[in-house]
Amino acid sequence: MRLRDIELRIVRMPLRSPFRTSFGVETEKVALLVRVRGDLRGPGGDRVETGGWGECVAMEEPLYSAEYVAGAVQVTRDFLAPRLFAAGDAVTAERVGPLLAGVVGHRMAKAAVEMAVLDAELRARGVPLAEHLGAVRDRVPSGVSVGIQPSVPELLDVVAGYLDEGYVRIKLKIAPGWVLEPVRAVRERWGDDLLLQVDANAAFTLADAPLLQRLDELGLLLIEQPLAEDDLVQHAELARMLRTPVCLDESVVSARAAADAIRLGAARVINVKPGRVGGYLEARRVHDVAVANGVAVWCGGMLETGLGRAANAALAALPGFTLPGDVSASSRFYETDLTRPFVLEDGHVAVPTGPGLGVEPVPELLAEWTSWRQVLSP
Ligand code: OSB
Ligand code: MG
Repeated sequence: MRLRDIELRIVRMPLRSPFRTSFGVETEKVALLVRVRGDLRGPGGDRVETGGWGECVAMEEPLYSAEYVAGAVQVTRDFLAPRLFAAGDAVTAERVGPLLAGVVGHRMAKAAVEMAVLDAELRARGVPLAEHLGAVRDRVPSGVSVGIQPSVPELLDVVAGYLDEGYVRIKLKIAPGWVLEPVRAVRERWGDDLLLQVDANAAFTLADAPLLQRLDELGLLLIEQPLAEDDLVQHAELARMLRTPVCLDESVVSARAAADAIRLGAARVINVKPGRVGGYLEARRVHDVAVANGVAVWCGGMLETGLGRAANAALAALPGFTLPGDVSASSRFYETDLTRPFVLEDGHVAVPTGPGLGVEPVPELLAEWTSWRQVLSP
């Protein structure tokens, strides 16, 4: 397709409750949205107008990864958009990666642009994203990521609420000082059948191995990203000291990194986040590498609005996604979502069936929550 313009928007959405992790606390969702408009040649050779949405998962501050909202805006405006405009007619979702490869890093920003182009193309062709990616399911089992709570009793109340709603798997955020007591309390209250896992967001070092070994007796599905993003070798070392499978999140920034981690023995499971690896197409390659190596994957989340949630549900419907993901209902984070809400039905979220993402922002909400906007053109 040929891009006519790229609209950048920063939206600020109220969260239902603060979300605390080992790296910080979020009280509001701030996201960069990308809207592309352009045209492509239709089956009859005529030009067809189309448009698509992308959501950048970079957070407001560079605490989970090096990327952050203002940086994503700047790199998109100054370095990504000009490359796409310069490509003229030759822009396709498959080519966005190669066209932007000269810019080092900034995967979340690149992913948002690619997502918008992919949505635009698929809408023009009438193909749902799930079908395009190779989905084999029409709904995906839904897990929930539970933030660090002020106390263990409050944690038990929060988890009880999610289980009442029907979530099929609980992930507890852990951090130094919030490890054994909360996890043991949840395991004891709901017993061995509860699918339970933990996520440290890189808060520990190898010196904490004796503490983490004590989690082995709690029958966890996995421990996610215990060590630093660039600590692949140490993750492998830790993995040899634990019975609990080590799952990587932050460290897996590409399909190549996934292959390296698997080869090193640093990951028995991989959390696939499309933004973190540079887009849904690279996310599918991470899936393919993992499947080829017998490694389980699941789809992570970044508090996405309905746009990213729609795309994550599509990705999570691929055959290798054998563990429940952090693809929860909109109500997990939002009283009102930017799109029609994703709801939990029997512990599952439905994969959208419409062309492209299958959802779009509700115009009035988009207007209300947009705090900044700029339209880029060639
Ligand atoms: O580590 O998986 C993570 C949210 C923001 C940043 C990092 C992570 C998370 C979550 C929430 O765990 C997942 C979700 O969107 O439900
Ligand atoms: Mg994580």
